[in-house]
Amino acid sequence: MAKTVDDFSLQNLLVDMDEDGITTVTLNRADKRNALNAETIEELIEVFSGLPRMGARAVVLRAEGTHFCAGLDLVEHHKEDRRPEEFMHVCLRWHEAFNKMEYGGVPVIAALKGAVVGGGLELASSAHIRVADQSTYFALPEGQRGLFTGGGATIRVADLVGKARMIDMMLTGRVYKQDEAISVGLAQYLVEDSEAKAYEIARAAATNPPLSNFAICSAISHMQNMSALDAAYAESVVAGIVNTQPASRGRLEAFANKTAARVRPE
Ligand code: 1HE
Repeated sequence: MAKTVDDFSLQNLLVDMDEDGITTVTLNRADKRNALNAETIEELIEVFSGLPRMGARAVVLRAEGTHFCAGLDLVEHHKEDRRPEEFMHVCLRWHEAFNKMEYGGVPVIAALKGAVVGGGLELASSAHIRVADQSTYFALPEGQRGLFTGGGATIRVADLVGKARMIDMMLTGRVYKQDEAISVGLAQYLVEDSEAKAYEIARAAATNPPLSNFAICSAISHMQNMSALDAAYAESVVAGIVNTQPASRGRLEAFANKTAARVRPE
């Protein structure tokens, strides 16, 4: 098992971690518009399984080329001529990869551009924060391709935009971009330079204690899957641990002695 990012064996991704634990994961298949073939999914599993134990404090997920991700590798899918049970197993590996991202406890910030479509939107929706630029556009062209989502869109994209919008996107191929994409919840930021903003967010998040970020980037997702009663119980358990951590003591003391920054609107 890889111990540092240099130990990963990767063909389709690049991974780099700086001395502060700010980690860059790059989709590196630009000639295929970063389409997700089976090998890339295995690499995402390897990377996002390993990073939380390698000292990653925050991850920027970015892409080479002008498009973030064109979704399922349609050419591979066509050539493989998969049977239903084979494609079901393909989907299970996608879920493994995207669950590692969403539940791994390390903030993942997606720096988007160009096409974020089909499985590319499923990938982006597994990040904790999505940053779009003016070129970014979102779509679920599965219906037009005679396909259906298989990488978690029915859960994560429906969570972001709601059931009715997702059904419309899939039935009609509707494309969202710019302000409209923000207003429906597909991304939280619209900026000129999505990578610069993603790194700014990653560095800010990395100043929080890792245990707080672990809770923020795993507990909220787990609690969404629970009944309200169980979620309230789980929340109290998580808060019991996080809110008494040694790393919070100095911060609380700074507030009490009036040296900590106040929360201001500007
Ligand atoms: C691909 C893929 C791909 C590009 N699989 N190879 N996703 C889609 O329906 C989106 C399909 N892709 C596109 O609509 C366009 O390629 C883009 C809008 C993303 C980019 O357009 P463009 O003009 O820059 O590139 P291109 O000429 O279309 O493609 C360049 C190369 O990338 C070309 O390969 P080449 O060897 O001929 O140079 C394309 O074949 C390749 N390429 N997209 C494979 N998706 C778990 S279920 C999830 C279900 C889905 O994700 S369905 C949605 C699939």
